[in-house]
Amino acid sequence: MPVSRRGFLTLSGLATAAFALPGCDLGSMFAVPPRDTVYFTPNDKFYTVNFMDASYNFTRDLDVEQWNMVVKGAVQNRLVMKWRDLLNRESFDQAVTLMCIDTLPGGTSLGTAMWRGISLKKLLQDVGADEETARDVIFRAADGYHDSIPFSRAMEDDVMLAYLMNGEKLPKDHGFPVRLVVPGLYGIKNVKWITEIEVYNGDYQGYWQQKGWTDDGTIHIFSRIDSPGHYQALQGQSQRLRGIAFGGPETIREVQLSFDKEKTWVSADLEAPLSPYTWVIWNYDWAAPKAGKHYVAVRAIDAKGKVQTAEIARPQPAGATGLHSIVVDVLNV
Ligand SMILES: Nc1nc2c(c(=O)[nH]1)N[C@H]1C(S)=C(S)[C@@H](COP(=O)(O)O)O[C@H]1N2
Ligand SMILES: [Mo]
Repeated sequence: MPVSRRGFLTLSGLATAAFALPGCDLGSMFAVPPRDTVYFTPNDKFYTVNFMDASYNFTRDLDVEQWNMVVKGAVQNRLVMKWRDLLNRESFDQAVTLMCIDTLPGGTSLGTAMWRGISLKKLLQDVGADEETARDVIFRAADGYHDSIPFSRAMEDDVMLAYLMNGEKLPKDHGFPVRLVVPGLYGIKNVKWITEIEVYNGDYQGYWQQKGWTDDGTIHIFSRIDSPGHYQALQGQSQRLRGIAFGGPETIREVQLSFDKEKTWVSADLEAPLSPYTWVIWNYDWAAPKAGKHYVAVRAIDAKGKVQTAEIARPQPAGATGLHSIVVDVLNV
């Protein structure tokens, strides 16, 4: 989009104001508005990552009657499934939070949905997967993407081939007609537009692993302050802070806040999560001690007692770490 004269003037006007106003600091230029804290992310607000050139085709029209999915490799009975075969199998529902490995502290590339699908374990049992020799299960997709999960993980009850998302047919962007949902593992392992499942006797290196990214993909502990927003001005002393925390493969036991640059921590209240596989919502009623700018940080502790690390790691190769913090400006205390 070309920068209009008007747009340019507005931008430079803002910058001048930030420097010229007494007491105005630059942080306010990076203000982030408060976010909604929800149990379920509506499908049209759910983040999406489609990075293959060909992904684009599959976010558009796909004739489901033409689609099929092959289950092959170290199995007794190779199987070709059509859309109807999928729908005819026993299904189950499960609330799961999906999170991209590119999510930074405080980031937004995660969402929670109620998924309906079939059990991968039962499918692998029905085709007679060779439990003695199988090491990985490979998923190949219509856009050329491919990744694997360990066979032992594939045989757990929570791994599903999903075709409904929040009660709707899986939206095209999210992998219609069928995608993998594997709780606790980053988005990269949740292959969309599946056309082929292969039981494999070796250690498979998928699309991102060939580029140096993790083959494990276990989600790191994450927490976020949704409200107030960063650099939001708050009226009065009593304030409600609210946000989410997500433990990946573990549930969250505790969420803590710090108001003194991470020296001491206080516990927030947790709402009950929708399932062991989703984020939890936390709330904290704060009595601001004085007017002015306050720094607030959040961290979470999982069911095993593991404390979210403050150490900053970039997303590559195994997912980011670090804490989310905000600055709030309290008026009228
Ligand atoms: N076939 C295919 N599967 C894929 C991808 C893709 O580009 N193609 N992106 C992956 C990544 S990086 C993420 S984070 C999730 C995103 O799923 P969503 O778009 O439904 O949120 O899908 C994963 N599965
Ligand atoms: Mo991702």
